[in-house]
Amino acid sequence: MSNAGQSADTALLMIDIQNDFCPGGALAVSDGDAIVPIVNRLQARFSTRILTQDWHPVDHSSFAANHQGAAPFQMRTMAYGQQVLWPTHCVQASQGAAFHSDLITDSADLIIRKGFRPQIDSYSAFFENDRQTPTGLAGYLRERKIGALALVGLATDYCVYYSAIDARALGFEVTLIEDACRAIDLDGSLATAMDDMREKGVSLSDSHALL
Ligand code: VGL
Ligand code: ZN
Repeated sequence: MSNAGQSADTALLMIDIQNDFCPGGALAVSDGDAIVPIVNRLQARFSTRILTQDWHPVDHSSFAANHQGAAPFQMRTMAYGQQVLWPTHCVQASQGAAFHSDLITDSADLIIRKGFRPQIDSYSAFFENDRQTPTGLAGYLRERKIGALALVGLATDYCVYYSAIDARALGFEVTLIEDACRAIDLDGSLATAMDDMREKGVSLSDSHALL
């Protein structure tokens, strides 16, 4: 756990550190930009760095604006299950979808985009929200013999959380670096996510243990 940063087969997985999840963005996570300097320092500790990028078409079904009479943060039943309706965010090629301008992105080995199919949202870096359509990340990690992940990014209780539990279910070791994440926290979603991650064997750590 505490050597997550030293092991050659551990990747740093940086989730959705994009303008729309930072203050001033369309789905701003409180204090979201505060993680950027921490994540940048952490990057030097890992030989493999992977970024994810939420990347929606403008007609995406997770946007409240695409459902008549719906407001952001309401729930909707989709073909694949319950879905939060979000403010329009991370539209492909928009400034909101760009990575935070201070985030180091040049040294990433891989950028994995998700949420690009109009009819289905994708919180996790591994599976879309039907919990079965793969993004390809598991195969990439396995081929590269990467067995462990350190997770940072936005938001702790959505995309970071689903990435963490899917990684555990797929057999990866997972360490969440708590101070390098920030949450949306809708109706207690942060506490629920933290409890579930602990139960599923996600190790909790802090950047000070790695830097
Ligand atoms: C996210 C809600 C919608 C996230 C992405 O990155 O946590 N949350 N799209
Ligand atoms: Zn999204």
